[in-house]
Amino acid sequence: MNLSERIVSACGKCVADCSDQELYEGLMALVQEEAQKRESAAGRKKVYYISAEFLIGKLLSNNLINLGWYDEVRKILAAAGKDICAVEELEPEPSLGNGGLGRLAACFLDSMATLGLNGDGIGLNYHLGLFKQEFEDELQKAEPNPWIGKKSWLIRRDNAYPVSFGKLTVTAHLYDIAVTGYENRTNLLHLFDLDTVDEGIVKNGIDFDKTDIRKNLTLFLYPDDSDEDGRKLRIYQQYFMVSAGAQYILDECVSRGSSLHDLQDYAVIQINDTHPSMVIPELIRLLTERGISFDEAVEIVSKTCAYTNHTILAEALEKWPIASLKEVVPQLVPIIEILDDRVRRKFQDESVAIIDGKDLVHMAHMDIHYGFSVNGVAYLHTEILKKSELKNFYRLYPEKFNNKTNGITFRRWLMHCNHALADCITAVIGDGWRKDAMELEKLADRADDKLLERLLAIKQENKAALAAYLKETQNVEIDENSIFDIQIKRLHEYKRQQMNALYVIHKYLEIKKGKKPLRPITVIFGAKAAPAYVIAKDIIHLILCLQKLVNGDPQVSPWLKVVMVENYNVSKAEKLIPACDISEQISLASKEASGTGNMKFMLNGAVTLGTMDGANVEIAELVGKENIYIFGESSETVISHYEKADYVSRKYYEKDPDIREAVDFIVGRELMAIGHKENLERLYKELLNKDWFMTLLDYRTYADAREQAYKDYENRTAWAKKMLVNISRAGYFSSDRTIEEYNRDIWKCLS
Ligand code: 26Q
Repeated sequence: MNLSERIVSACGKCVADCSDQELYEGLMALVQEEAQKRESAAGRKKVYYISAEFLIGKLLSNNLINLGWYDEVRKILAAAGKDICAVEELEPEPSLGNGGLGRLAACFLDSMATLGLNGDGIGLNYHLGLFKQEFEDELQKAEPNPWIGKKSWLIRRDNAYPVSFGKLTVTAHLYDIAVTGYENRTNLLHLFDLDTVDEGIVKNGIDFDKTDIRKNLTLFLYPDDSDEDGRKLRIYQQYFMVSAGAQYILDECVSRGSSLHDLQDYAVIQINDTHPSMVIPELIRLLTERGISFDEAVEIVSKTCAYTNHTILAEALEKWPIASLKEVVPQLVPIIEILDDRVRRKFQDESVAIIDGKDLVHMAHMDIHYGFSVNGVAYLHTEILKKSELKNFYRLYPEKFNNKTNGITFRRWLMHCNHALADCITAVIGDGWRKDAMELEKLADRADDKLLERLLAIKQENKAALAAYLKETQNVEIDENSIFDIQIKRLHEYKRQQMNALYVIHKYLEIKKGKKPLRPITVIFGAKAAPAYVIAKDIIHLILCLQKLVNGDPQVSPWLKVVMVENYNVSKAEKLIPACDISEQISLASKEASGTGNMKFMLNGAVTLGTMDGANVEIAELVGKENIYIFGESSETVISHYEKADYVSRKYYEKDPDIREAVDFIVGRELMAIGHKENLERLYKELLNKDWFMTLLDYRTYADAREQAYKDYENRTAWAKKMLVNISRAGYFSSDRTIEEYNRDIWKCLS
């Protein structure tokens, strides 16, 4: 059967007679059938990428691209009067991740399959995922986000594993999602779930009874910074994931011939941040249950597990009270105590202990002592881990530390989200870049006027498409000839959306005073705030108030618009990124481990405005200082301010009249008339009296760099050259390169 016939057979009728929903379901079934044919068990050693988050995004188009079917299916549908984009829109997006860490895991699965590596994901099947964000009264409201309909990508398997929490034992059931590689093998994402989970217990937004584990265990993905009850439920979730995952891994390795004494020849377990760290004591427990001595079990596990660190924010490093572990996972506590005791005897150094003086279990410490590899996610981040955050560990185990600069899959973040650009690149340098991203460098030699004009035209088309989408979905009108200046990422003070907002206030005031910009500017934000993160929600409030004020002011709005995109997620990113002119990557230096949005923007021809933080450092080195706007204090200076505790935000407020004017505006008459006194005042005081992430420190150089970028934008040819350099140098940030490095240095699997 040819593809056309297979579609008809999968849908049960001819394409022209199908509704979009029927086409979606038929194509899903067909993709699953084809994906299954491409499963294979090559290689003895297998990677298990274990993560509490896999932010996979919609799957239909991505799978069609990876199977090499996309263009043909689009044509078959079009011939029957159907639009593949309309079919894509029907797919609900699974929100099984918070942000960067979860999206990275999804890109890695794509690259493992694409490179032909035998590598599966292990995680949890959250029924409602991360909350859905709605705006009401200029505030964020959190709603459940169901994504599992009658037909979904989940394949239920027969595998079932008992998981014990003290007196309560539950059964973990396995669901799989096929992960297609680009013109290569299919791997699997294993998601564990509990049959007794009850979505009916959710009421009043996202409230539910946190104590009823059988009903709530896999209901929601936890946003960082939860309340106390939430934290205990997180331990339940984590243990459920690692216990079922570890049982799965051991069974599978045995079935593939392992005696378990040689587990490290069959499995390598990559621990994605500390969320799955309990897999270490759990594997030790399971191995001893299966007749292996404790000492040998420790040795086997230490050769099998590797740990990736994604943050140096102290508050995000997981430390669990031993009392909570005793309550939820009593069987692990004696094991963790022995692991701690061994470390204490060996090193006699309190700073590297697993259980500290306050009876908190430091999950990262356990990973470093009992794993064979520790990696950071960008050059600067790994250096900071070695030199400051984890320096006492680096001294003990220099050979374990390594850097793996993050990457993104070009299938989703170029071929799928920006067809026009992908086709343009192929027309100029051929198809090779689709398998070898470094070939994008060939574009640099082809910077003739025709190509530069084409790049500008594609950007213009993408901006028009985004403008139409925002009009349709949020009823905001933006000028497609304005500069699109975009900051999309989780809301966190260290990412400094508040600094961007202060600049918006400054521009608003300038325009009010009669100083118009060279060209209209559209400032776009997209961000969810953890529901318990008060100041983050205040920053959203400020941005929504600004949106109302600025867009509603007839004197200002022809020159400046503010848009806060509701419920920012992967699908929205796919529409925003191709339309971006200026990519805001403005975290306080030393705080953003890597960032991956920065790479997606660059690949799609946006120019970065950023600090020397995370992977921005590597972007700057690759594109050269002519093709990026760098500002702000260095990570060394920032770290020294923290060490000396000598940063005083008020000093900057008093010294710089622009800063004072913008900060005061937060509690001024105009915004107070729109927003809530409580939120605006709290944010004002935070900036003036604390400003832990040093917004005011970098404001001046930020505003200056942003002005310079706007000025340079007016030379369209020179700007197009910057775009081209950014695209041509993005090859390094392919997650295929990252995964090749993981495999070369850590996993050592054969493909
Ligand atoms: C911790 C404790 C309790 C509850 C929740 C959490 C929690 C949840 C999610 C802590 C951290 C996260 C997510 C972290 C994350 O997304 N980090 C990002 O990882 C990216 C991929 O490496 C980097 O590019 C980003 O710089 C980093 O912020």
